[in-house]
Amino acid sequence: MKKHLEECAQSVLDGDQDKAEELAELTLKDSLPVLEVIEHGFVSGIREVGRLWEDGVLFLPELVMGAEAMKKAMEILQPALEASSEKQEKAGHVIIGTIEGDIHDIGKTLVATMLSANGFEITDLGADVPVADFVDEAEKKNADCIAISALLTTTMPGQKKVIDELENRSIRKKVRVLVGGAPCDEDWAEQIGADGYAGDAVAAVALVKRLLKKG
Ligand code: B1M
Repeated sequence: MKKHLEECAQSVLDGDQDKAEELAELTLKDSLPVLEVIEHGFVSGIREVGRLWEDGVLFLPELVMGAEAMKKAMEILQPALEASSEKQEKAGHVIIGTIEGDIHDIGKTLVATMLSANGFEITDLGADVPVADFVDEAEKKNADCIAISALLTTTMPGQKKVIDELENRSIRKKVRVLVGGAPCDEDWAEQIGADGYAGDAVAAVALVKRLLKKG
């Protein structure tokens, strides 16, 4: 298993889409634990790519190639992840997306998959989502929760704008707001008046369950 995780990480570091695809398929064929392979294999790889890019060891095309390899593996693993989890009845409706100006969508999609796998109805708005779209969609779908991802320090303020827009439309109390993404933390969530912060997809599921607990 350790060797498999290392190979998964390495395929992302190498930006090798074919290898990432092959390893993702092997994960399913050998019935390996999908979430563990994602988190400790492929995600470790993409985080290392980010670190090396920040240190100037890798260049932007290599960052893009790493992300493409990661996405290829996720395309194969996400349906299995969703199917393997236990479904519950109508846990609540969550609107999720990455805030405007920000195209990072790998973590957001993982969070959406895990929430869906745990019985939540999901409307995934994608990445680079305008502030008003989160609120329009929450109103239209009568959603219980808005989950906003931000990976850039420059786009984080957009999360607060969504909360402000909910206030403007006098529906803040009706909708729980969850924030996440690498630069966010508990203090940020508190500072902008969000209902909570989650550091990873598993924590996001636990938090949304807690926030939407009825009664
Ligand atoms: Co970008 N990038 N990137 N990038 N990129 C970061 C975020 C960066 C930290 C890299 C670095 O410097 N080390 C840096 C941001 C610096 C900062 O703001 N302080 C950065 C930069 C600067 C940029 C560009 C500006 C580069 C440029 O063009 N000069 C550019 C921005 C474009 C834009 O958005 N406008 C850019 C572009 C890209 C790619 C397109 C190449 C690619 C994204 C591909 C894609 O997503 N489709 C990319 C990637 C891959 C990264 C890194 C390497 C990896 C992100 C990732 O997918 N991680 C990233 C470095 C890093 O994060 N260490 C980096 C794996 C993913 C599973 O984890 O997204 O953290 P993560 O999600 C986790 C948790 O955070 C949490 O759960 C997830 C699962 O555990 N979570 C939530 C996430 N959202 C959540 C929401 C929730 C709850 C939990 O509820 C709402």
